[in-house]
Amino acid sequence: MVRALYCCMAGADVSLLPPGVGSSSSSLWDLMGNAMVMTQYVRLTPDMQSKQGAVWNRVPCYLRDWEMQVHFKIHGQGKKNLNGDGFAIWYTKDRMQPGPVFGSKDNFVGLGVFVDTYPNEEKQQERVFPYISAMVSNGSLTYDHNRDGRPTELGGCTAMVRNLNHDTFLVIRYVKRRLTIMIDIDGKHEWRDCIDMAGVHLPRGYFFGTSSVTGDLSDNHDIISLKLYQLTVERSPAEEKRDKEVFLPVVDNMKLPGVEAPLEPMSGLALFLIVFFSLVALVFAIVIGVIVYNKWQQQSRKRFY
Ligand SMILES: [Ca+2]
Repeated sequence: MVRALYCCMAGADVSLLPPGVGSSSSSLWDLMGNAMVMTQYVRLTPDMQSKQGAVWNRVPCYLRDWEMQVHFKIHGQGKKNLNGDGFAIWYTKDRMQPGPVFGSKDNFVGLGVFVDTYPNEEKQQERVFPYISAMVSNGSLTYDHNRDGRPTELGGCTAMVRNLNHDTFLVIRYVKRRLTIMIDIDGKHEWRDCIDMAGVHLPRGYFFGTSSVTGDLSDNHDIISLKLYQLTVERSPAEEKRDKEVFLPVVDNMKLPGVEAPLEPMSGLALFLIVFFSLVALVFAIVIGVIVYNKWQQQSRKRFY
């Protein structure tokens, strides 16, 4: 597998610029809401109530296999669970659309990865927050904020990422229809598995972005850098066939409410057989009908004489 830096965003000198570009007029990134460019990072939200901010790439991504490395920092005054709400990383069809899912629109089309710092659902004894989860939607799914997205999540892991003195990273890797999310949050420069799922179909040409929201509770949600890598992998002919272009995000063998597996288009032979046997049955029914009608007429004539 060959990895090449494709596009990035970083605070400091190259704020919001892809590598090799030195003019702010050609920025490939847009800010939204309360997001601010600082010297070393982009602050999606400050540690204040009811803020929301986002940063989105302007260029649709046509990479087939890719990796997005997110260097982030979440910190604030809130103690224990009195902080929120976290941030999301997006690969979606729409961009720059504010809404209720970590500051971005609901019923999105694409992938959302959530770093959720506040447990909204009360009965969360078995789940320790902050919690990272992922969701793939074709637009029909709603993120259940009151249940921290549990009904629609693909998987997840606990990640103690607040108020740390060392760097914290998250990586989303998409290779051969396999979605892998790993974290490096312990200051040991080691990737730890969080989510690993095969059979994830994501169309090309969507946008990368990240968004965050605060409510009654708040945190600073800082993005230090976003680095998109192009991955080059070899595929067997069978994998080429399997990984053909898709037009709606879908996950294999995933039974989610509102997600119907797309019906296979009927083959020509099946259609021919259905029409053929329907015609045979119709002719058979007409012949039987005529015979019964003739018998009935003969019998009624007999009754007259
Ligand atoms: Ca939550």
